[in-house]
Amino acid sequence: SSSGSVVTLLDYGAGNVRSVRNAIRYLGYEIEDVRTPKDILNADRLIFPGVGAFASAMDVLTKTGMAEALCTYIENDRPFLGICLGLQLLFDSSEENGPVNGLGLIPGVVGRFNSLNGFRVPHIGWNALQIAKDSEILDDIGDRHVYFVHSYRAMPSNDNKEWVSSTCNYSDDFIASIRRGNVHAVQFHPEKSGDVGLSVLRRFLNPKSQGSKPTQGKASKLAKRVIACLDVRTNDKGDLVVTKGDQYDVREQTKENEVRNLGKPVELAGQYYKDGADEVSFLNITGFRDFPLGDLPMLQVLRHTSENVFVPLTVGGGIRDFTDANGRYYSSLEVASEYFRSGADKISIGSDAVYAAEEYIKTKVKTGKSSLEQISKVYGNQAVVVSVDPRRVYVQGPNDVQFKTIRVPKPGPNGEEYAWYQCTVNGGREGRSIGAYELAKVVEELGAGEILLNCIDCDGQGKGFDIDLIKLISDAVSIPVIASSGAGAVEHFSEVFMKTNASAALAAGIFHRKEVPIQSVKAHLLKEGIEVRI
Ligand code: 1PR
Repeated sequence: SSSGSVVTLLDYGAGNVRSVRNAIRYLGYEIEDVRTPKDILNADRLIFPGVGAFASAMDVLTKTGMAEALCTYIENDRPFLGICLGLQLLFDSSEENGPVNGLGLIPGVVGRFNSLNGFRVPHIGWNALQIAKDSEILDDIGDRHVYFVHSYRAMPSNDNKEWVSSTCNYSDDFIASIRRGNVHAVQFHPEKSGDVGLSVLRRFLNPKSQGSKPTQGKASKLAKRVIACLDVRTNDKGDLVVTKGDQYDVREQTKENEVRNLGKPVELAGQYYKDGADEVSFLNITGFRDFPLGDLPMLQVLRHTSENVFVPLTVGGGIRDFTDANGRYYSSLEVASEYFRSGADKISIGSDAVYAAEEYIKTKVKTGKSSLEQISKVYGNQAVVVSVDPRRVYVQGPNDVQFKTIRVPKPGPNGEEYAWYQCTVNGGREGRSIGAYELAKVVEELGAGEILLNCIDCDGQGKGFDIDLIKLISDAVSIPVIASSGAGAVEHFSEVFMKTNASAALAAGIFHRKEVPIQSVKAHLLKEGIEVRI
């Protein structure tokens, strides 16, 4: 192979770099993996997508001799692109489970975001940059948003200002990218930042081919996200289809009672990416009864989708410990790892998170054994979404139940003025003795990085999100909340962002039935003065 089209990738095996690989291949380059420190020194250009925790990454780099090779490579001004943790590791040290020493090439300490003043941690989503100095690889960005997902960040100072090429504002101004000579690193994820992210990679890979046009960043806030959700299951013929429920009932009201079929998962996901979806979620809705690793088509869907979709992908359904028909035991972590390996950026846990929360409330002991705790420990909180499927239960007064109630705007069927939101498992089939409010607080403590908040009553109704529920939950936690269920018109999106602290809004039916395109939702939000990624 001609060295012109080869990229050396430093993947120390701590997590998911599949999306980086996909993006590099999509741009027409071949990947050579680093096996020994020598491979680093011999690279023509090196990409270092840091994943996992700071301390364990440093540990591996030091033990393998890669740390020293990396320092030499960078000190020699060889073409380098660090991504996310690949930026942070260049600094002196990090507070993540630390202090822990880094490579020490750039002065500064990597610290955790303050979750003060309503800034949710992790910083997840699309944000804009303020360009501090010319940095060729950022030249196409301008005021467009790029995708971040992290809880720690490096701060600009007098000592490191010669390195800082852009900052981003979230609670404070932190370092979004560095550049010195041929050495670049970005805190955001170019491989997940759509077109504009691909252009960052393209410019790094082939710097000479593109003209340079100075770019103007602008001060901005974290954009509200619009997420397209694909509920996926096998229909009675055995094909994997995108389906959509009516209060979770996905079967047609016909004699045949067939599973509603709204299209093919890979195609629809690709379409939503082109239409400007900020994320795509797949929910394997029968995962609670079918073992997902037996469900190879779903893994195929992920693999194919991630080859062409360069925004974050979440997948959920069936993440739990499992023993198959042959008596082979799989831990939930293995199930999740398979999803990550197949192209997921985040996984979402439904039923199993409810059991974990119940257990924790009962015993007040964190065992570290739940799927939620294990997966967030290995892959980071930001990679774990908890999907909640609550159903409204009316009561006469707040003292009628031990769960948090709200005063309902419209009384219940027997004139009840209050309601609580009962968590369910197994796709809404079984109600549990825990409320959405109690669950949300507990899963945050157990390591969830985000909450996907559905509502069975509103699902598929097109009458708008359950504002009371979303307000209740988004005010109760400091992790991002994704509002879901009930979107029927563009106004429902502005309503949920104006009246609640939701960070994202998710819809399914209106996109699948092509009633409201994603572009119209974005245009409407923009008109209403709500920041979105265009
Ligand atoms: O319990 O970990 O195996 O996960 C199962 C996952 O599958 C959960 O995330 C659960 O929400 C989901 N699920 C299970 N059954 C159904 C069903 O519909 N029968 N889908 C289901 C949940 C709800 C939303 C939907 C929104 C927006 N789907 O994801 O997309 O309500 O819809 P709309 O915009 O059309 O109103 P586990």
